[in-house]
Amino acid sequence: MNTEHPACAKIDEAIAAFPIETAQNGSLVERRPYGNGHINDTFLLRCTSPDQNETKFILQRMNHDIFKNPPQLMENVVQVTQHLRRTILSQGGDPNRETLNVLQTRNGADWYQDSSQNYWRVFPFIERSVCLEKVESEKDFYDSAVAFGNFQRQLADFPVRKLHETIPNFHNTSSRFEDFQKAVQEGDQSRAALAQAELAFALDRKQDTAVLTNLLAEGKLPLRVTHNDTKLNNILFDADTHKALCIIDLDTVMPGLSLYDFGDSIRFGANTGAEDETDLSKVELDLSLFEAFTKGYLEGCAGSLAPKEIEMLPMGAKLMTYECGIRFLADFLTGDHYFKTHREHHNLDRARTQFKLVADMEAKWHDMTVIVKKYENPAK
Ligand code: ADP
Ligand code: GN1
Ligand code: MG
Repeated sequence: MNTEHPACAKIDEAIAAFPIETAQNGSLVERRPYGNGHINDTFLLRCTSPDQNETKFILQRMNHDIFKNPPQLMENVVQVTQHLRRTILSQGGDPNRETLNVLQTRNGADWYQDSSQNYWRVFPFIERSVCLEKVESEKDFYDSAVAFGNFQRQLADFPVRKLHETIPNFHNTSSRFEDFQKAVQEGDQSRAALAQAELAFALDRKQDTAVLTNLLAEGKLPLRVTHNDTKLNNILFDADTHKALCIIDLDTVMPGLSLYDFGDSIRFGANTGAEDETDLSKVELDLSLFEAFTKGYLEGCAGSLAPKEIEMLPMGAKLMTYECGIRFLADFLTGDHYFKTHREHHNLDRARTQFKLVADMEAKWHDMTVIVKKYENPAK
């Protein structure tokens, strides 16, 4: 399926546009697809110098079907990483490891457009780091929570209005629901027939979709600078200390709600199964992981969340999981054009896990609210 775009044929033209092969880095000895992202095409580049030093880079072709304006997207990434750089320096941290850094082209631009109109960018590879595809310990998940909370605090004084909305209505669940309904009407009927139970599940929860956006519109939840794609593989851990090191995948850093970041992390990390698990008996909300993340996120935010935001944390988890489910299902119905798929019915499998998780959250709602209450005052 749509695993790697034919546009990647221009990869060598893109590599030549950046100072990858230089006297200091030496020559390029390897370039290969890298990571498990669903959207961009990511490559690892490896150079070795005559004295056998190794320098690595991450090269990405931005998906411009999804991100309609890559130059604006890169403006966001540059502004945000420069802000983080200043903050990290003032806190005595290492800005070459604790934030992404954009490598400019040989012409001093932040991105390169190839002769087939694809957009490319490069980040120096953050060495001695690991990226986790699933939670391996409660401590890792707790650390990721502190890091995402801290990320939001570091951006608290960033002027929200300077950010472009790289995907409008990204976490507007009502608008996602409308897209989903359209996909049901216009999508493939034979695929819809395979997903009757999932369609009913999604339609049954229509009344939940506007809960957070209504609270935002009523001024009861504050708009913040948020990451909006806080799954565990969008954070790098230090290979030596195992501490959360650097938040990556900044394409969707936009104005949003803290509940989006909290919720999306729970959706991905507190699931006892994989995002695309086919054996649904393995898919549940792990309450110990929910607790570890809640504790860490509130500590990372260090008292900056309003009481209403804290109260709504379980709803953030449920709605982000539900929303991702309807996005996967809509993509399944309309032919898998958005998320990369690696097997038949992959998006349907993903939608099923999301809905199983939503159902389990509903069953464990009381436990979730008790846990949130326990940590609502981070000093406790
Ligand atoms: P996508 O938008 O497709 O999810 P990401 O930006 O998350 O792409 O990158 C995909 C993967 O590449 C990450 O999960 C991570 O493993 C790796 N990666 C990205 N940037 C870096 C970096 N600067 N240093 C090391 N690894 C990185
Ligand atoms: C996509 O890019 P990646 O793989 O980190 C998607 C997220 C979904 C996620 C589901 C820009 O994230 O919104 O939650 O897949 N990113 C975009 O795994 O749509
Ligand atoms: Mg990613």
